[in-house]
Amino acid sequence: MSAKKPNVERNVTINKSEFKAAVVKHLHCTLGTDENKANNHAWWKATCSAMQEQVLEGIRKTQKTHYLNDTRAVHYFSAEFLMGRLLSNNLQNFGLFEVANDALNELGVSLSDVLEEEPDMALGNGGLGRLAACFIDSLATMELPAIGYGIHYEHGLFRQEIQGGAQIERPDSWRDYGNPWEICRPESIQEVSLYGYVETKYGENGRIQKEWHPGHIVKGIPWDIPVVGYGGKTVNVLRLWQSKSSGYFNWDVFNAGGYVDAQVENVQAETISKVLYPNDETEAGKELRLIQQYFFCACSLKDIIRRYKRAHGDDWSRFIDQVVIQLNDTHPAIAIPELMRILVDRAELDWDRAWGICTKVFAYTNHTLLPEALEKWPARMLEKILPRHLEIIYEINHRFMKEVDKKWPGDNAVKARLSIIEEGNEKMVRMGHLSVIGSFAVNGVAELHSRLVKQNLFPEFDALWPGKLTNVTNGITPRRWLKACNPALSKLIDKKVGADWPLDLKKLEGLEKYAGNKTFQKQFMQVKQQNKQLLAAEIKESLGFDVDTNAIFDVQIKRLHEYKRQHLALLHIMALYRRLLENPDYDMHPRVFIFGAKAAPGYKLAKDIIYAINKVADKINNDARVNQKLKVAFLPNYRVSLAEKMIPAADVSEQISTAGKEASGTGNMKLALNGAVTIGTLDGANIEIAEEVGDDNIFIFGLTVDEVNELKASGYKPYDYYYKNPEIKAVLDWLETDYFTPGKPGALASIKQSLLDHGDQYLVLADYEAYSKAQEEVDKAYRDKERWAKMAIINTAKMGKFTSDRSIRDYVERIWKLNACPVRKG
Ligand code: CBF
Repeated sequence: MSAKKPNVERNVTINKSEFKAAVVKHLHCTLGTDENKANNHAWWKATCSAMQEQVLEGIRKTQKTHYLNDTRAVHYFSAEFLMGRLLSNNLQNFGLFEVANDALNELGVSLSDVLEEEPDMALGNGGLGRLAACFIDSLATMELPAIGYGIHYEHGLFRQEIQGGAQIERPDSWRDYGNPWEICRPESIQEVSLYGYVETKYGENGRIQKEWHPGHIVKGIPWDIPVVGYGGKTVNVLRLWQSKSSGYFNWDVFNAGGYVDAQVENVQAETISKVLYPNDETEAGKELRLIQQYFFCACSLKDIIRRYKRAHGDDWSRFIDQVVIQLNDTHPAIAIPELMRILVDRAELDWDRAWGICTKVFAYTNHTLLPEALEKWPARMLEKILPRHLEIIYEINHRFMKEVDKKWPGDNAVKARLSIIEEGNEKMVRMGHLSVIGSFAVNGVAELHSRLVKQNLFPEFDALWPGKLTNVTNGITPRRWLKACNPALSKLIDKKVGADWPLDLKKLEGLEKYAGNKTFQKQFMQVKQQNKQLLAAEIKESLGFDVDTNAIFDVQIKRLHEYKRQHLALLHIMALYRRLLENPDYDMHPRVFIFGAKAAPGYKLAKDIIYAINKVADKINNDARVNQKLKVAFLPNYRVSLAEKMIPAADVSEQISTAGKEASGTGNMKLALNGAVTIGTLDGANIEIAEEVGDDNIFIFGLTVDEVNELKASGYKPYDYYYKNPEIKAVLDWLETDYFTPGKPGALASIKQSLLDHGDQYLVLADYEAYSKAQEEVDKAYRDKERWAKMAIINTAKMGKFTSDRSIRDYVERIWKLNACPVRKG
């Protein structure tokens, strides 16, 4: 199986005048405007359309090549794809960024202004969705036959506004004025059944046959988003399904005056792809979410089978050679019984043969151990929406229980633990169990996480099927997360190690020998300084205040969740504030703490933490006694395009989750790649980052997983820390006053309550002192300019492991068994 490192020979050659002509042509012929009237939005659309000419040609060639070679392909099923903006990425990957820049320049237009016009495609919540986007970038770059499948949400993740310090959610409108990249494919529309009942029939040979009579049918309309590989050779697609009513408009009802009733079915059907669930790591528990999951899985499976049948007709024997499906978390797990239904009920294969196919097609990635995020559906709900699937799940479970009984005869306790069905007041279907049982490989996303998946989450499954549970450490695409977002650093790196590092990130190790070189240190830190100035300008524009770019830029960007512990950072900021108030000469290097985070709308405490950060920020930023040394900036509406501005400017990367809770993290990789030094716990991929950069180039603090477990087992008492550490006590008590919320005492008290009265589930207080000491070490290290520059350079140099190309190579070689299929010129 091959997943060789690709070379950077390009497939597209178009010069500046041709590009210019193409943009102007689209301004005239696609948009019906001209150079004198066009605003930046029109220039953006015209530039995208000019690019789309190259893109479409790439898609055509790629699909033809894959078809002619009858390739095995991976199908990446994910309820989330957090793509961000595409123009700059596509220009970079086609090698046309400079060409476009010069062409637009000659037209009197600034490419960077045009790029700002593009709305982010925010069809995901956080790490899981962004990982999917990085993976499809790597798959195309490595010329692997692949297709991403997901949902064409009308509204992606909400737009966050901050009003009076509090998060307000506004609808996201990524395609309100049309999206120039997506291509509708009405020729591949699919129909999906829902509700109804199952009829049992007896065939001539005594074979029992099941027929599902659905109560409702919806249409799935595919929209293809191009995924341009670096070098522009392979252009794969991300296929997103939009739901539409399958029925016609009911004229009779309409004419009889039922204006609303005539539309009801349409509205219901279209609701399916209306919104992305803004819940990152908690079960939404809503019928609609289950329907969303089934809708996109059913459409995608039909699409895969249609393509397979075009080449192989009704011969199912080659299906497992051609098709592998990666389940990105349990969200698409319903695809397992759906494939069984198609094989048994429609194709009339016998159960064993169908199951043999199924369990060689699916592989499953687990992304979290948080119990509240492990999806379970009430059996009753499945019975109503997908009655035949529930029957199939019962049958899978029945046969599986027999296997369990062979291994652990008579052990009912083990059966209860492994059963897909959780018995209790309400019977629940455990989607994680279904995914493990129905897949041939199961992986966690970082070494520690995968170990915990084996030890704590699925220990018996590991005993039953040794080798099935494995690890693939996450990665990030260096094309977006260094080359495109940090052009100044990229150019500096090109000069030292050559320009092909975006395809072979281990080449960055070549920087290590310059880590102690004063000239290179100066150049490296000058780039950082420029990036800090750009971010300072963004802060000024967004929040209205200045920040000192000589200060340490300390960045924490991720979803807001208690386990990620933004409130640990907040307590420390308050403590610094207090130290400065008590002693104006308190010796610290100036620091700007910069946050970006969205909280799930229904997650009260997470929203309280955002409010508290903003209220503390207001006070500190306006307090002349301290604001030369301390500032806090909470940038609203954290998203991919904002991350692209924040990451290159960071000096310090905050990765401070409770050990054992963050499965991997990928922001940690992006920040380190751009020369930020991590302060973090031994959690997720932080551990592997520490192994790569070495102990001298990272600030590790806090309890380990084992210590967390011991402390919890011995009866953790947060009040002990409160009474023992006067600083902790002072800042927690401060939260209860109206110091930060004049006239509203107690407005921030919920944070104190969660940490003291509600047991401090994530051990913030237990880790506080170690965190505060580690921050003092950061301060000391930063003041030693040479030491810091060396640390920053080594962080960049040692991030080779974390390219998503390496993750994909691991999947390809160990799980998917795929071959690259190069797309040639012409
Ligand atoms: O594996 C990608 C990311 O997934 C999550 O965001 C998730 O949604 N479960 C995890 O929380 C991250 O640790 C992980 O990096």
